[in-house]
Amino acid sequence: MKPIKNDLILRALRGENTSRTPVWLMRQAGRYLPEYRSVRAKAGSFMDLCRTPELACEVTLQPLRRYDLDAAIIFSDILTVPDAMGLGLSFLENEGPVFERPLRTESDILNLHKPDVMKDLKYVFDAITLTKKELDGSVPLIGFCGSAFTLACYMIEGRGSKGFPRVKELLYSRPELMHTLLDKITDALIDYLNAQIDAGVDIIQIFDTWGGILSTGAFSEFSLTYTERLIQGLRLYREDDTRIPVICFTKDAPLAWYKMYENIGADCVGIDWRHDMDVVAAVVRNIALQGNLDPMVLKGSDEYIVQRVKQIIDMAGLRTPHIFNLGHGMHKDIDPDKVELLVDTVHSYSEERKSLIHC
Ligand code: 1CP
Repeated sequence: MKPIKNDLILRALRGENTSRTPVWLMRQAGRYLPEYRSVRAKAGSFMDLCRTPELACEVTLQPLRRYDLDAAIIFSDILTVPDAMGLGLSFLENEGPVFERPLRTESDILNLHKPDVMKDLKYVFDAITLTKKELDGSVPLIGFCGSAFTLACYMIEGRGSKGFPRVKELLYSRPELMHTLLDKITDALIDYLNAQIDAGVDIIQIFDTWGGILSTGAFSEFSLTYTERLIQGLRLYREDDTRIPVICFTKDAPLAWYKMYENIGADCVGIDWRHDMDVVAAVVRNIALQGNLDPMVLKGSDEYIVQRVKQIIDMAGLRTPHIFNLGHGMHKDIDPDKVELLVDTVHSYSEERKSLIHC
């Protein structure tokens, strides 16, 4: 593997000190960028964009041309895996993702198609290979997937939902069937992430967007256990012994859950925007922290954005390695200039602050 020139994020993930706080943003590619909207229109549908490696590569690189970001994240979606398991994914305009064949019966779950990821998801690995070539070692490339639980939510409900009532019904009425489903999804995710690693990603992020709808006991049993099994199934060491670090993000997680991530093989935990970073940093002491600006702060004045960014850097402190990010994904109607202000403030303020501490 070619060495990475800007390896700030990799060093933070190894627990090392960095000269400035590295930054990338969840959903840094997407509809808030006019150049994304133009490629998206050219592609026709969202899935056509994901399935065309040249276009997926292009939109992955777009935010890096505008901003001084410390990582790229491959453009795709967490729902490509259930699609490869035969559920038939489409994205309806202004409605979000919808599955043609959601899981409605026991036999739907028992007969779920085991995907041949190398064939069914080849377009993702081709996009990774191409993007690695284009990045030419400038910054690390992040690969990703959804957690087994979050994917199960969409597969059972058939689309996004507020409280995922069908999922909770299955989980409490037929827990063994839910476990069967989660097992099958985890097997597919292990193959999928290992193939992303083989294609060249430098970091993995696991998005558990819906884990936060569960009680602590149910979260541990139905989400975290499977994320742990997923991480254990990954080939995280390259031939030269470098480790591909794993970041876990759970939306709406209460504070106590972050501590649990220290024990499942994760290198970093992504913090929801609701938490104060100083409180989290006092509790999570053995792995790096990522986050956690409220994405809607980018609707505020320049002064307010700068103030909030500085506050998060101060609260994260210097003891715990910190990667700056949003506390959930970017909204689609954010002004791109505000994003530039965010990224530049993270770099200039953290550099200034760290140089003061070191002299
Ligand atoms: O028409 C469009 O352009 C669709 C908007 C869009 C985009 C830009 C969707 C549909 N997906 C994406 C890309 C995407 N999705 C990325 C790209 C890389 C980057 O970060 O730049 C990533 C990492 C995701 C992951 C994803 N997809 C998550 C987990 C993260 C999160 O936001 O919590 C989830 C839940 C999805 C499902 C999904 N895909 C798209 C939408 C609108 C949704 C959410 C549906 C819902 O509200 O339940």
